[in-house]
Amino acid sequence: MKLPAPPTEKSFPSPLHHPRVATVIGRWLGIAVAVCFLTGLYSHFQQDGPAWLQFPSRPANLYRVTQGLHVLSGTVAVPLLLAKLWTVYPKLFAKLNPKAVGPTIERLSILVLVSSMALELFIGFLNTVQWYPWPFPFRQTHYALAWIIVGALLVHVAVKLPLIRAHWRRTPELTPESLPPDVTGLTRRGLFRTVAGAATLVGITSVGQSAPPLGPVAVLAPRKPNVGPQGLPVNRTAEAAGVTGIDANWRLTIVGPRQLSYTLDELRRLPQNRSSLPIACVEGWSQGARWEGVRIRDLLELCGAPKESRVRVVSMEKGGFYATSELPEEFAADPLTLLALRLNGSELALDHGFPARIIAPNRPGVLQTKWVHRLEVVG
Ligand SMILES: Nc1nc2c(c(=O)[nH]1)N[C@H]1C(S)=C(S)[C@@H](COP(=O)(O)O)O[C@H]1N2
Ligand SMILES: [Mo]
Repeated sequence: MKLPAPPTEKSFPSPLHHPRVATVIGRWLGIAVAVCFLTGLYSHFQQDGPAWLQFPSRPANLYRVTQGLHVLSGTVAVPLLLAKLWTVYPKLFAKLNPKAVGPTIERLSILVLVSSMALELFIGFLNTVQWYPWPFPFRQTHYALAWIIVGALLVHVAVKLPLIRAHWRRTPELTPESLPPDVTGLTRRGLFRTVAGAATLVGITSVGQSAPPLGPVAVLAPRKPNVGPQGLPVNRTAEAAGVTGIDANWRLTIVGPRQLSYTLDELRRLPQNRSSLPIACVEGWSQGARWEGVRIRDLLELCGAPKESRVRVVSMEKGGFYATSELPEEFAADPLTLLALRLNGSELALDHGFPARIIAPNRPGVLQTKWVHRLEVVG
């Protein structure tokens, strides 16, 4: 029996497998990737940057916007990537002469690009739904893949530059009447509208996790920004963190030039201040809230430390990535930064960090440490 011949590039006659289509969708995808990469770098360095790289504590909502954009651009990139792959996949069936070194390297670079992008978007998506089924650390892997993608993308664009330039502007397309009789379907414009529509739909139905007005239509968002105790989602419950509450012996300890120790009632009697600040989770949801508590800079003053001090924050949670965090000088000195005791008009719920938590402007949610029982002045 004779096997059917393997497909070749010519086996896919749709005129939409065309460099003009690849250029247009590639541009959209390129914008999404650039936004995602830059906002991702910002988030990464806020959590894990070199010591000389200091971020400002204002604008207070900046991280909320950048991380919202990060997850939004990554999500929108999924339909764009699928459309781009569909446009160009017949190229995979083009004959490749293994002796032709240039084209072989190019084909390999595309393999790296596509697989790293698919993996990046997939693990990023799983992260937004808080599922970590892999044995490797998420953030480091996500970060390394991002650089691989950017490198492979630059190679790809450089190789394709002549083609991209030739199709940057609109080129004539086959009209439906001039197509071969067995080929029917969308026009280019129809395809662009479909892809743009799909990307917009995906965006609108997920961005509500960080833009509360769109919360009601956020069917793709794993989180609703206003669902949770005290009108705020909980990322990690007290139970999951192994925190059970406090007894009469509980004290907040402050270690600085002077060592201080406060009961909860004593903390409540210190001057209380209010801040309206969001929790902006790295996973993409965010929500503004009203906090009340003691300014960190007031506590620094009480223990005799300079206003511009770095502060290590220690949670009652034992172990885990989020049990401690550090407030750089500018964040500790910012009058909005609180050791919060109250949220949206009532005492902190245990799941939100009772009896005391950190809330600071322009910071990833992971650094807004809950269940604080110790502050150490470290420099
Ligand atoms: N000790 C401790 N603090 C923590 C966490 C944690 O797991 N343990 N989770 C952080 C994360 S990832 C976020 S987004 C915020 C969420 O705060 P919320 O649960 O009060 O909304 O708390 C942060 N503080
Ligand atoms: Mo988070």
